[in-house]
Amino acid sequence: GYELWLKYTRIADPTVAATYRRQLQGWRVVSEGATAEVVRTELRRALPGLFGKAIPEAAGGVNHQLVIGTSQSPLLASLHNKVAGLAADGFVITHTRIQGKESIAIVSATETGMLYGVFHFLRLLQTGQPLAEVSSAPKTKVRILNHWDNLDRTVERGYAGFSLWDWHKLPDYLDPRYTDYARANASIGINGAVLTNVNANALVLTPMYLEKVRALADVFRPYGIKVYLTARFSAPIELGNLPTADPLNKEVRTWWQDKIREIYTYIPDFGGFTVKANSEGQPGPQNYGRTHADGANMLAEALQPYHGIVMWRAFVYDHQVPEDRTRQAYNEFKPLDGKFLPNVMVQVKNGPLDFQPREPFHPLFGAMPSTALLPEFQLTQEYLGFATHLFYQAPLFKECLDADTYARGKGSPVSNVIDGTLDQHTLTGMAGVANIGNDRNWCGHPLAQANWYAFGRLAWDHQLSPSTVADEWIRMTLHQDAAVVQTIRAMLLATRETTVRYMTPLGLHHIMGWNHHYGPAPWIKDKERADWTSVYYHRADAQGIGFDRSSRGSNALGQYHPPVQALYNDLQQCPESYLLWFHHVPWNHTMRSGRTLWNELCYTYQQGVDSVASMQTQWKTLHGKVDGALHTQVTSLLAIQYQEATWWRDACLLYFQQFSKQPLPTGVPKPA
Ligand code: GCW
Repeated sequence: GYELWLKYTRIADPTVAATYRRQLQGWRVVSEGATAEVVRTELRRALPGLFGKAIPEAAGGVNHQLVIGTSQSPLLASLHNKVAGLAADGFVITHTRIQGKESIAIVSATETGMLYGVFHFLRLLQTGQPLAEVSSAPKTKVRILNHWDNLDRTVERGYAGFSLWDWHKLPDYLDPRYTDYARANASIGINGAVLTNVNANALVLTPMYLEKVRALADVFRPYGIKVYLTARFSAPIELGNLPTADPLNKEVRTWWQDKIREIYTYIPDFGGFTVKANSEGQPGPQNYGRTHADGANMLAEALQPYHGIVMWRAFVYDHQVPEDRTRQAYNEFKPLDGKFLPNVMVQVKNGPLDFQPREPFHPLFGAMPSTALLPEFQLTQEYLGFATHLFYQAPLFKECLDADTYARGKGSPVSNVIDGTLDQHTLTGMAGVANIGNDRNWCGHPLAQANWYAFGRLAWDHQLSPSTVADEWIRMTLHQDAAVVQTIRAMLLATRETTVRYMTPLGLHHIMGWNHHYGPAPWIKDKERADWTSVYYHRADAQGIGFDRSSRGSNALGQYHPPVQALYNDLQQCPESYLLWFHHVPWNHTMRSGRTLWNELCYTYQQGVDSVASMQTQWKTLHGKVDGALHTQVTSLLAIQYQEATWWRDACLLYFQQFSKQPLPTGVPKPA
């Protein structure tokens, strides 16, 4: 699993390989510089792998050659017009004649775009696609991983070992894995990494660490990847010995300006900061009676001369406020629309709660037209069975991206909010909380790499389908045989809905075990904190179950545009996948299937369990076809997933039965 989707195994079909070979008699990179060198190294690795023998580097040019460079290179200058109109780092793969020789040219206006073009070309070879003309450019600008990595190398919500960043041996020892990390990211268009946890430690801003950060930045630079850090808001107190971190205090502002100037002496292309403030105990501007905008703008102003940005998180809630937790971010941030400096992005989780198996899209998408919004997805599976359960997340990402906010009438999907087209923003992006650690296979579950891959691909192009992305990943990573690909793809695509069914069906949410968020615990009641209580979210009682967020309840729905409200507000109309998210529903309510809610709940849990059993059967058919060790690993993990799906079903149904006081319907077994 170490090589990820960059295995470059030999193209299995000899006819396909021969067709490619005819078009690839030689190759040359006609640009110079660190990125051009990276391209050469990648091709020297990839082409012999794919074809079983090297393809000559033909510096002088040959007929049927591959020519790679930027449009500044005189040889490719005639292609300048083809790339000139593309978004930054876009590229073109085109058939042309160069110095009279039949050629395929990969060209971009930038070095990084050239590298992306090469990875795209390699993907075509790896997935057996024709070498047709391609013109591709990213739909968002900041395509960034957030590592919740601590300086002691533990990873918050990390299930794939310890942090990749070996702070102890940095800066002098450069683990080759840093390069492989950069290759993998560049191959899917990821161009930023926030190295540290949003629950931040100010120490990373001290020279001792900045040296180490610089070393990583130097490794990543040729791959087009910028480093970012998390800024602990109280750093002026902790590091600067100031009595306050008030963002309007002059000394505090000066302290940050000096600190930022210092950072840029180490890392001239430093990307900027991600900030979690006034959330879950983190310090922030509200400690001083200031707003999130005051806090973000102070940092943004200091970063602005260096073109750095601030990604200010909107994941805020206060357990002492009786308000529905899902309403709190909107309450805080909506009034600040238009108050942030242009180099601030407000980073909003995909849903209003916290990375649940299913949530409606966050109401801030569509509510802050004057603010650049950066969606945050979580690749690490905090609430999704960690790295133990198989859960391919592209369908979850897509559901959010495709959701219509109606902000400018019908046809205003989240994807167009975040790619800037809806409200004419140029600072755009997509953030993913990384699922990467130092496990040999990077992501813990051998198939969880698909989520890293899918995130990058969708950040580049949110129009790609989860199925296409899965297909690519499987072909590059696991197998080229169409039938095998089809089986694994079907498995991956079903996992999202399956998990929803055995964990949180029909709109249930946050009924996971306290704090660790693994396994069922709908009974959890924390006396201190309403919002850390499962009971708070499901609200089961003698009448029914579900959180009434309609206009009759907390009116969280009121934060959406009217057509969205209309879709969900009426219990009879509300799509059943969100029913218990938005409504408290009587146990005997008749569902679309004709069953009562209670029976439907029971059947849905059972369906979830049955679907895991089907995945096991599907996977069994691949015995002897996919790599043996991989097969054994996934078999064991699926067995755990099955066992735990039954645990979820039994625990939740037994618990909820105390309220419904109804028997389990036929077909749903009594817990052993
Ligand atoms: O999902 C929750 C996690 C916290 C995390 C927080 C956040 C980094 O339980 O561990 O803290 O969200 O996103 O800030």
